Amino acid sequence: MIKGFIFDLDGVITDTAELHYDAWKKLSDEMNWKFDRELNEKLRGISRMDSIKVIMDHNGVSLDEATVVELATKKNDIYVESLDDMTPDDYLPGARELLTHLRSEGFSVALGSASKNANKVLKQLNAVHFFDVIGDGNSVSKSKPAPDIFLYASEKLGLRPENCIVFEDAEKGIDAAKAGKFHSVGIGPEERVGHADIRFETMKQATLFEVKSHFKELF
Ligand code: G16
Ligand code: MG
Repeated sequence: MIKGFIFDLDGVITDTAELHYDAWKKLSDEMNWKFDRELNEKLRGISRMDSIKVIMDHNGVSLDEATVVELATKKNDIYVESLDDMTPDDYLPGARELLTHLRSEGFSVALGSASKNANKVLKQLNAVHFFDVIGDGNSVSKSKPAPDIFLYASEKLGLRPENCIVFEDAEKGIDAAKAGKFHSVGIGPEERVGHADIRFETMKQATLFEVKSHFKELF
């Protein structure tokens, strides 16, 4: 029986990828590092510190840990400032409708995001009230593809993984859901989330009706 839903934030509820891109690009330009959209794609769903390491590896750069933390903080300051412009108009199409529907049908709902800024993003969207539990980058230490953030969310909801569906847009996010034995819905292209139990190209197609008809025996 499905009793709960766990949502990734970036790429599922709202698209902050562009804001992350701008902030990493600004830092990279200052550092004379190469950074483009293809590399930005590799950062989808992974933590801030893992992200800067991917960028440094790509540029063949190695720095001491304190400097890496300082640079990641610099990027974060740029990113957080850009969140001030986010409004309730910035849900991905279909996301608010699905959250509203799930609440009205009495499902438990949690957030399972890698971001340490998830609370700020939810506040800007006016989305805090949709969630019984908020699991974010501060809740666990091992990030996706480890299942920890989703296990944290389901445990706080008082549910077992087999009673929850995880929504994710990142390859490593689906890996994490599967590692935790959750049911999974992938949002995005086949090459990224084709390994999810079911996949929709966008959140707009991911209505409760569609989800129920795919997981028929579980409702
Ligand atoms: C999001 C983004 C990632 C980002 C991560 C950490 O994860 O997809 O690109 O690196 O958060 O963000 P922050 O620097 O704000 O802590 P998710 O899990 O919400 O997709
Ligand atoms: Mg995501």
